[in-house]
Amino acid sequence: MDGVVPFPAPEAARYRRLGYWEDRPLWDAFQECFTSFWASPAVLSQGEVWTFAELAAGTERLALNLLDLGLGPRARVVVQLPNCVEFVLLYFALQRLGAIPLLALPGHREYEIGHYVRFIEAAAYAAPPRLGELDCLALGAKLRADSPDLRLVLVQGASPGGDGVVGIRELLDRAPHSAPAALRHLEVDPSDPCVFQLSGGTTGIPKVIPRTHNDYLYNSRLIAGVNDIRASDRLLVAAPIGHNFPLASPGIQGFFLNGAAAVLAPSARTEVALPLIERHGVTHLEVVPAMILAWLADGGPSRFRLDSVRVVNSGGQKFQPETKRRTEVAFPNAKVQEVFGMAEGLLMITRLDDPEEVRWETAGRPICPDDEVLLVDEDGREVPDGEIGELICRGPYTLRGYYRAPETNRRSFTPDGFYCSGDLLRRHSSRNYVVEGRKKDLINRGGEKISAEEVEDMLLGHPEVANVACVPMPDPILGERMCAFVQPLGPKAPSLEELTSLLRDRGLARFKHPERMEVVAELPLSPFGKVQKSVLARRAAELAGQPTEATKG
Ligand code: AMP
Ligand code: DBH
Repeated sequence: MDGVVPFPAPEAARYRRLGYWEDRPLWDAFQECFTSFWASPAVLSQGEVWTFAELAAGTERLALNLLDLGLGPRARVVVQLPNCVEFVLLYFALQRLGAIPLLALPGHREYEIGHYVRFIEAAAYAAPPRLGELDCLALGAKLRADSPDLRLVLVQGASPGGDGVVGIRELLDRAPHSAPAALRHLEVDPSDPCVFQLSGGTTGIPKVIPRTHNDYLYNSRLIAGVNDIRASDRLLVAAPIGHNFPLASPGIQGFFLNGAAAVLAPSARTEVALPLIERHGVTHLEVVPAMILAWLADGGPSRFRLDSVRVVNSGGQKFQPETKRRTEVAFPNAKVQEVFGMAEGLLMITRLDDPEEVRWETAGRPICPDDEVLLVDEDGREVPDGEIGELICRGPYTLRGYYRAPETNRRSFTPDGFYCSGDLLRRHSSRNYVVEGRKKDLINRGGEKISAEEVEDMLLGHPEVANVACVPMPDPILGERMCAFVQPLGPKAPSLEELTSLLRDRGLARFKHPERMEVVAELPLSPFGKVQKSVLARRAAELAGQPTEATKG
């Protein structure tokens, strides 16, 4: 497919021979699993229970109606749904059609959604009527007017009326024109992307990650295998459902493949998520550290019964050993497993039977014997064992290139196809890996990655800003927040509010707004003339927790 970098033929043949790739559409595997677990509950959400049989029927009905509306193999759809059963039905209906969802986050705003719609030439946009202050219906109408490819807006719930807008619930009830046999004639190539994931992005707007049917199914099967999943188990989905972690690592895909159910939490707040654990006897969690820290800070564990939980997967950001210990006290029957994952592919994880010291201190090791993980220095040479190097990786479920991004791909991949993660790690004596930092220029805010460059580029558009550098500032709950160092053009510096209102006007997601601003006469430069972000990051670390100039005195 145009814009997708394929796996080289010899490696693809090897992955098939070893049985990693099953050479069938993702949907095919789920159809089989829906049939095997027919009467069991699959999704519990907002008081509704959907069995696998109901998912199978709903998915078929939705797929046929979408086919009637013109979607089919390789049609692209930007999906921005919250944690709801419509997401699950639409995701599998699109799989059934061989269409490709791009999974945007509920926090994205006009700027990001507009970019993705145009970039992938989306035929449809799926969203709830509103997401906070974002009027998704108005955005959908605007996108339809501006983007020649976008024909259809799919809305969570009932049809709100209006041209080209249809409710997903209505499509579940509507009798389709196409007969079920029409679905059997669709041709889906298992080497095509089945989904577009988003990377946290190292530069500019987050990059689009094509995950193929072959690699994405393997990804979920494999990591499910180290999660002790039984058919009676229940996963709480509290992070955004379209993210690679709760969707596929193991996520709903890994749970469904084992006949187990997903409980969808509309929010990760203590008062929403913890009662769901108690009510539904949740056995597995997939969380970012910031979620657990907030639950502990709210005293949640003393107010709700959490003893059904056996496995707490934590990923997205480093989880401190002390917090892992506190988590295991709060969840008396659970073990914490740290997942070092990426939407690009590679998954490393500690194992439930690892010695405590390994589970506390490390971020785990790869899940496939053919995951090639190297730690390299600036010149691309492997560092001696025990020393810190940049993680580069290649394997049966790691991408070979971002979608339609030849220039980024030259920078982010070695000539022999290793993805250069920008993460700095060290090998532990146990053969696991310890996260030591990162090279890439991004801020990890509670697991949500923000590209510094994307925000800087917009801030440079402010008439009073001469130069700006955004760096991470340590934070006890979120891990990091963003601090902007601003060099003003004239004597008067803009305020933080002026800068964030500019970002809001441009339609940039709120989580990407800087939360602190420091005015500097000049940004520190290296002898070469590059802004020395390491100097600014150290300064931000000293400033963390102190009042800003404006609030001092
Ligand atoms: P993304 O490319 O947006 O999917 O984000 C993946 C990145 O998240 C990795 O390259 C790491 O920088 C970071 N990450 C994920 N899991 C962990 C973890 N357990 N500890 C530290 N960093 C992590
Ligand atoms: O941060 C991530 O992208 C991530 C973390 C844990 C991920 O994609 C995953 C597990 O699958």
